[in-house]
Amino acid sequence: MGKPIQIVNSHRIAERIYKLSTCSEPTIGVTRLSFTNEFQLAQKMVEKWMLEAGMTVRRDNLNNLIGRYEGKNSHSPVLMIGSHLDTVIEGGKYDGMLGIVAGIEVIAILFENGIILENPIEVVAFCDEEGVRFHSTFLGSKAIAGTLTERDLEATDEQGITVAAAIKQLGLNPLEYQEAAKEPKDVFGYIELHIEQGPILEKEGIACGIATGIAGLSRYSFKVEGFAGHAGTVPAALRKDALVGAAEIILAIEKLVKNHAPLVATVGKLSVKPGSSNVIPGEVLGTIDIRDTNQYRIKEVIQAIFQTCEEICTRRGLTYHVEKVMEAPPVYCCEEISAAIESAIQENGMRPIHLVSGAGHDAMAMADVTKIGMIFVRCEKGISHHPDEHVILDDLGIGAQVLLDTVLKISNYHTTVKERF
Ligand code: HGY
Ligand code: MN
Ligand code: MN
Repeated sequence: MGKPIQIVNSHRIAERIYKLSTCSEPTIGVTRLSFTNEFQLAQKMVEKWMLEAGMTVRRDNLNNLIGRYEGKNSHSPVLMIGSHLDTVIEGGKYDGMLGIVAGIEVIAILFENGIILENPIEVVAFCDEEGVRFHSTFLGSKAIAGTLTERDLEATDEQGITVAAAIKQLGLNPLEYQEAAKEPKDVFGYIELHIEQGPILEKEGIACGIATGIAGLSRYSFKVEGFAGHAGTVPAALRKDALVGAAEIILAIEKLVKNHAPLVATVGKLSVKPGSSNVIPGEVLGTIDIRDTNQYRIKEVIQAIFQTCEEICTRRGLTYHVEKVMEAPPVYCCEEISAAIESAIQENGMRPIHLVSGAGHDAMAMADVTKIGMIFVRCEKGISHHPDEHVILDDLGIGAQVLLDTVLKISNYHTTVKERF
């Protein structure tokens, strides 16, 4: 088979990803949290590119940006593609952005070649997938999937600003969040192109892979309370040091998790109060992020973590409080969409590789309203959530080409087969 024909413009993709990366707080890497000025700057860029690609563009009341490329039958259910526009702190350029920019590239190619499909296509730039600012996650995709709740809008950031207040500051009305929701009859599939954020595709020497499913994730916040005191006068035996207690808990979690592989757990955030070098820490706040494809194993480990906290805090005269922030069960990709991705990958000269995603994605939330599929693109050394996150130019093009070919296959399948899968 000759070199597969690639009609997407990888240079345009690379240039747009670079431009989006400049919409950031002044940190190393990219820091763009939901509903911030840098987020809105990025959203304006995406809106311009959507309009140039022949789409109509709207913002829903959760600040999702949605470009629509009309089909011959505007009443047909829509095929949705896209990803998230927010990033982690000091993250990379491609996590989320690749799915949005490649999605726009797909429509631009259709538009520039005068191709109009039977069904409409919508490209979504979700407002909050990483959940960094409000320790939430999937706010935008849950709104579209119809699973967002008013309680989600009450989450606060470190300045005490709620999700609802932050959105209202943008001139939107978050309490009308139900208007963002799609009905299952409105959408016949969601396909997300995303960097793999792992080492497998690079090890296999293949640019793209097919996700079979996405691991479940549970997020908890915890507080360990002791008694603040003078660093110079309180004897060691009389201390109620919240930080030493938290440290023992964190090491115990690491040991626990080793016996429950492939489950992983991360304490990613820790704050110490009062936070002076000459005061014994009286309080520690932290987060626990747990991932596994087996939800029962997650529950088992959570119970074991509670017991560990109980034992360590009792022995040290400390108190603790652990609260569930969110949990998303593992989801599985639709076989028909995955089959279309597989054949697109083969037609682009690659061996199909199927991977489970350890990272969470908006597709997890979208699985509550429609069938999902995910295309993974190789990223260097599997690095992600880090300024060194990188995708080579060729892979940007191959990934977008596979997305385009999959969109055409799925649209055709849906149109010709006219049944819902
Ligand atoms: O945390 C995750 O897995 C995703 O990057 N939000
Ligand atoms: Mn991420
Ligand atoms: Mn992501």
